[in-house]
Amino acid sequence: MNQPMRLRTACLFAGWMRLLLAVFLPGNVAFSQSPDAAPATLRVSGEVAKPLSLTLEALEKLNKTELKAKDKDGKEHRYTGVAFADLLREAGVTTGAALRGKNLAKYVLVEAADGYQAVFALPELDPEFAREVVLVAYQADGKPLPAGEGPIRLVVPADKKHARWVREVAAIKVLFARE
Ligand SMILES: Nc1nc2c(c(=O)[nH]1)N[C@H]1C(S)=C(S)[C@@H](COP(=O)(O)O)O[C@H]1N2
Ligand SMILES: [Mo]
Repeated sequence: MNQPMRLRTACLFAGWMRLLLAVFLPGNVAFSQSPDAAPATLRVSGEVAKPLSLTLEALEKLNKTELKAKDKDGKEHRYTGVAFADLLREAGVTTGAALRGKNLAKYVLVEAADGYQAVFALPELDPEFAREVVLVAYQADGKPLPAGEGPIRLVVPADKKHARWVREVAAIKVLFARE
């Protein structure tokens, strides 16, 4: 093969591989960034009346919550985002007065772009149960979260450890634990 021919073959191959990846890697990579694809989205699915696929722009239009919390190194920051409960309400999840009976066996699985996962029970996220907000944050100290941390991360001020401060949140799944 001559030089230009080899280049064209390589480009074609790369193109097909990207298509394959796009087809076989759904869901979990929803908020990972690819240069020229559609804008990254946060997906909310499962036991929801209204599944969501929110771009950062759409997330920023939801009811805004700000809070101060200390990061893993003990440094205080002002975080901006959407209260997890507000996001769940937007998706039509059983919150508030509807969070009773069998709905108490529902939980939320938060998935990150790197495959990291963490679970919350619905009452942990509901203001009628929990004393503190869990924040789906997109800014720290007025600035967008840097790559590797954002575009969105969880801020969980009630937790003593930071393990559930999930970075690079890609998908939120509401699931049923009932047997
Ligand atoms: N996506 C993702 N989020 C994650 C983790 C991870 O490995 N991947 N580690 C967790 C742990 S164990 C801690 S202590 C905090 C640390 O947050 P920081 O790196 O912003 O200080 O992130 C949490 N969020
Ligand atoms: Mo950690």
